[in-house]
Amino acid sequence: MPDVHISSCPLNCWDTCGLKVTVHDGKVIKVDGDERHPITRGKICGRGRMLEARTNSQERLLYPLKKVNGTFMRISWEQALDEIAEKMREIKEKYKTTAVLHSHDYANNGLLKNLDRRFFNCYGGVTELIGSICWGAGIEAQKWDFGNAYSHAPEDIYNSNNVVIWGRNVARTNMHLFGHLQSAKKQGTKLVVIDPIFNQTAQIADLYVSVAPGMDGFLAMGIMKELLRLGLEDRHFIETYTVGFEDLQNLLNQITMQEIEQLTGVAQEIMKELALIYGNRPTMTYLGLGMQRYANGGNTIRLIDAVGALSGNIGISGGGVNFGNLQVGQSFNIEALTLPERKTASRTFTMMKQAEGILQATDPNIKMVIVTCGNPLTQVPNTNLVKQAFQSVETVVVFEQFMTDTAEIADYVLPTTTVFEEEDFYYSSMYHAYVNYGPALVQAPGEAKPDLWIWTSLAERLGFADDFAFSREEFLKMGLDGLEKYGITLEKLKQEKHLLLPVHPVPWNDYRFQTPSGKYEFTSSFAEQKGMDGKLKIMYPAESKAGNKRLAEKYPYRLLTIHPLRSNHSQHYHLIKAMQSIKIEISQDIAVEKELSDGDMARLFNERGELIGKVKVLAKAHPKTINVDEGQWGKFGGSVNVLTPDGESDNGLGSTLYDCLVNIEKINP
Ligand SMILES: Nc1nc2c(c(=O)[nH]1)N[C@H]1C(S)=C(S)[C@@H](COP(=O)(O)OP(=O)(O)OC[C@H]3O[C@@H](n4cnc5c(=O)[nH]c(N)nc54)[C@H](O)[C@@H]3O)O[C@H]1N2
Ligand SMILES: Nc1nc2c(c(=O)[nH]1)N[C@H]1C(S)=C(S)[C@@H](COP(=O)(O)OP(=O)(O)OC[C@H]3O[C@@H](n4cnc5c(=O)[nH]c(N)nc54)[C@H](O)[C@@H]3O)O[C@H]1N2
Ligand code: SF4
Ligand SMILES: [Mo]
Repeated sequence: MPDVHISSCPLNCWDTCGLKVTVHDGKVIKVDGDERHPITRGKICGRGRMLEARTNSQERLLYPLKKVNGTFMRISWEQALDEIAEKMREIKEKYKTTAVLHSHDYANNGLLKNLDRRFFNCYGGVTELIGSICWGAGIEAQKWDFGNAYSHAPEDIYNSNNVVIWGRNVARTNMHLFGHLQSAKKQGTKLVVIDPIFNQTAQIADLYVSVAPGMDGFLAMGIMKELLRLGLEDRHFIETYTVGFEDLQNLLNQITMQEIEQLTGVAQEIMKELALIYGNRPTMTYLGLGMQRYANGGNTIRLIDAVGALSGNIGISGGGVNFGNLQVGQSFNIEALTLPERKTASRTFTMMKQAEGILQATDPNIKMVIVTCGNPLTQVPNTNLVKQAFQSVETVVVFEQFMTDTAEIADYVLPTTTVFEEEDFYYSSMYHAYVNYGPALVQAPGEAKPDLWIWTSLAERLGFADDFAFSREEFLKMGLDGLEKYGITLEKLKQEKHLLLPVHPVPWNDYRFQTPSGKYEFTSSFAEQKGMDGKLKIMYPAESKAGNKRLAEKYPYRLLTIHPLRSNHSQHYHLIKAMQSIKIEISQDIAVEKELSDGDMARLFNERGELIGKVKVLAKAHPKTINVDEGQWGKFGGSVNVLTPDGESDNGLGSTLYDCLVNIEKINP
């Protein structure tokens, strides 16, 4: 008889669903949504269902591999661990521990995935990656404005008069918010979508606003000018709880509505309509991550935060500017797990510039890269440089479930378990505040091992076995330390399967902001402390007509590379035949200009690289806009990141992935 167990989706996603996993004869045979989970309510997406295929796939990595003369050979765990530990010991003795780079991303939301940092800290401290390709610019921006990046509880949407979805592809990336949008609309809530692409979320909107990519900051300025002109600002909030309002006024006086209309492609009447919507409190804003992946991304998010603040939509139920929800992750005792005090050496590269970091590092050079929970050869911008950098390193070690593009170039590939083969609990600092328990349900195939087992085995060989002499259960309890007073314990989590963390459902409702002034900061003193200009500014994307005229003449089209519907980044392409080719989506004006139609083959190119794919003309998209979904594998046509720039956002911690100009030409058959 099959058994049904409750577990969690580990994928890096807004929703962190509760799962119902059917196991028969020691095999996972089906993955469904947990009806009892308050967010999931029985509904999951295809990416979650396909965790069954990811687990049972014949392509799983089963044994440790070592590259010998360009070919992978199966070796024993003993040999793999001994050789890697020996190299690490040698690096520590001859150079510095920072000659090791830890490259990682967010591929798995398990708490125990944080133990990689414990390992590297106990080793002595390695070169670490800071910032985030994903959301770094926006997180930093909200820290400057509010002191932290917090979101309202999902159900607070029912207290809103209006909901503005600003650059979030909800129907595709955040399916349970989409459900709430549909229900809120039925209750009479007005829904606005602001996005250069008329997506599925836009289809249910009362008002769709098509904005030029990277120009949302100007749109926010237009809305604020109109709010002030119409006298719809919240004077009490501004005077009592903010600093820097004069600086904002000065900025708004530097630009006219006509100029804003030209830059954004948004008509002045629409900006007035948006001002009226923000003035009709409470209005809730959900920011997406797309529009902060630009050279002006931090400034853009700060200007939209400012719309929320100026209109008095901060700290009130039904309001808020929701980006991430860091209070979720901040609930756990991450320090106890990661032991930051054990680190004696440190060096940092930004996530975006890891390739340049590797190629330029001196004292010490990078001798070894260890990759966990990441696939940098498809996911990090400027793939050609990333490949060159990783290939230049003596020893690359990749912990993986599949032979990805990154694993292909490794010297050692260590096979790891999937979610249903190891115990952990899962949470995401993006949307809701439930933590879900995930038990070990089946045996791993071949010799695949949990990441934690690998860290423990290496720690034993490197002389810090004691730091890893804990069971998974003990580590899980360590992470929950401090939550007992809220009734959150491992026992209870195992019993209930999900628990709500003690977070604020309406952030900032006490008006005590975590900024240096304790107020909402239109001009950021935190930025000034970092030696940066804290004022809001007029800023353009780096790769745009306004930002670089010469480049825009040569490469006239803006390339977006949004998240795929059926894959979480690169994690599902190899399991879905229909995804194994490149689709180039273009706006209609480009189709006319370049005489392209559906099904034509075309070449996208710029100075960083090129990509060939099949054209699809978008029914409705901002002029001069192209999209290629991210995550594609080398063997199915290649990552779109061969084209994207590896720049850092204005505030230093985010990427400029979508700040990318390209040209396109038809390839004649
Ligand atoms: N199906 C699926 N879901 C996912 C993921 C996945 O890979 N696949 N990944 C998860 C992860 S890690 C993340 S970070 C989230 C991301 O979630 P989202 O932010 O929803 O997704 P993105 O694809 O990053 O960006 C999406 C939107 O930004 C718009 N956009 C791009 N540039 C601009 C701009 O300049 N202005 C405006 N207004 N909009 C712009 C795009 O047209 C697109 O609709 O999704 C999560 N959910
Ligand atoms: N052009 C472009 N590039 C992008 C984006 C974009 O919008 N456009 N989005 C960016 C964003 S938002 C993000 S978050 C990043 C995501 O970048 P990544 O996190 O690197 O991408 P994934 O494909 O989710 O996962 C990477 C690998 O982790 C492996 N993995 C999964 N679970 C585990 C585990 O438990 N242990 C180990 N060791 N490995 C595991 C998977 O098999 C997979 O190959 O990509 C970024 N890159
Ligand atoms: S990928 Fe996201 S929406 Fe899909 S099952 Fe997992 S958590 Fe839920
Ligand atoms: Mo992300």
